[in-house]
Amino acid sequence: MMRSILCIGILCCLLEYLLTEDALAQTEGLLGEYYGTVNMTDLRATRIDSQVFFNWEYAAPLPGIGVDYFSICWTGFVTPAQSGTYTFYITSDDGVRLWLDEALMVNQWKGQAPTEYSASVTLEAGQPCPIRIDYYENTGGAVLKLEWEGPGQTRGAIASEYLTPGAGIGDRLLYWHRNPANGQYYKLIGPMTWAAGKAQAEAMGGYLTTINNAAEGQWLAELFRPVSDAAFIGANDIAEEGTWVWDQTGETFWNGLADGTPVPGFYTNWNSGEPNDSSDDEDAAMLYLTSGLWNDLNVTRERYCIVESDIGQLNYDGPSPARTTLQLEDAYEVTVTPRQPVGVVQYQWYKDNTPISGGTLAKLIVFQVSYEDAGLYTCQITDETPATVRTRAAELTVVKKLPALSVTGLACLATLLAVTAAMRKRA
Ligand SMILES: [Ca+2]
Ligand SMILES: [Ca+2]
Ligand SMILES: [Ca+2]
Ligand SMILES: [Ca+2]
Repeated sequence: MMRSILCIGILCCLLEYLLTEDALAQTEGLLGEYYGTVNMTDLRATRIDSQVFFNWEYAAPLPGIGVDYFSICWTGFVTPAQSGTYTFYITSDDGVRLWLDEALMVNQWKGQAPTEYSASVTLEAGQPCPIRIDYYENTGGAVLKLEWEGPGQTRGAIASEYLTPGAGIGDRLLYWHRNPANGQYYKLIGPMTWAAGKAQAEAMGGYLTTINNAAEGQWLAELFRPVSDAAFIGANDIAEEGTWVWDQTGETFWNGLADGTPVPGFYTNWNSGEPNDSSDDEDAAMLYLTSGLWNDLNVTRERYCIVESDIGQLNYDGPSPARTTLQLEDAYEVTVTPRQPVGVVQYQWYKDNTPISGGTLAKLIVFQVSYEDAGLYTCQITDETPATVRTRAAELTVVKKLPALSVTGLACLATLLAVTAAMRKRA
């Protein structure tokens, strides 16, 4: 009898503990999205971090992520108890971007030893302010510490009671998205300058988007709104001031400033007072993802860029593993996984851009590697839609075979190690 009461008591405590922990974990902190690459692709895990105050040193941030070459995006809200000016400090090794109230306050996306940056904003008591942190670790030590200081708040990590998790950026920055209404494919890249966005879009087989009608603009705004407040599009007057063209076709769609005129047959959606060529140097348009309206901006500013593709694009994971070192004559296996392909999928593996005869399955196997097998492996994936993609490269390194130790040799080595340890202990 006593024992069963005790058991029920323990169970109740455990249940209460689990419920409390669960409830806390859900409502306080920032949503962390953990990626297996430095550029926020290959989402491996999401969790709520009660604080963003980490010194991982040389360790992995969580199981399933390497000690190097990872990235994390935290989204959510910070709600202060008192109104006033708050300073946010962020110390990072390596790269970091910090947004407060949708404005990019720190943009230091580069390799670096732990470096402190700060930004000040005015916050209102009880009003949630959107916060987002992008972080990546290249190699070596890894640190990301977020602190604040303000009215009634001495400098320190932000306590979880002031943090609420956000929706995250999910797959919006990772994948091509097909618009079912027009059959076009879109991907968000950046943040980067307009020219860098154009170059990357073309390298991907697309172009900076042409917004042909209100439906397309609205669909894009809704899709990418969780990632940023604005993104560059293909509209620009770089070649001739006041002559606005779409980069994809070179066709003029607008002449002049805000009081200018549209070219008949073309859709426009300028914000009021735009384009204004502010400071005489705004020559590329961005789409406000919050409203769907357009504004001209200096081309050297860094923004996300929307790539549009007429060619079908496939999303995939891998190739996995991304890097492999093998001894001569070991077996090499590398796999790619398409995401939600349509119908039958075809694969063609390449080594250093040369097709591999018989390499036509999702998994490529080389049974006994030679030095000639070292190199870069990519795969062309095609499904039954017009979509096709050449994957990122997996790298194989082949090293000399180490002589195998015999059983007797291993036994001798074990004895030697035991004797050395015993001697060390005695000394
Ligand atoms: Ca580092
Ligand atoms: Ca379009
Ligand atoms: Ca201009
Ligand atoms: Ca403007």
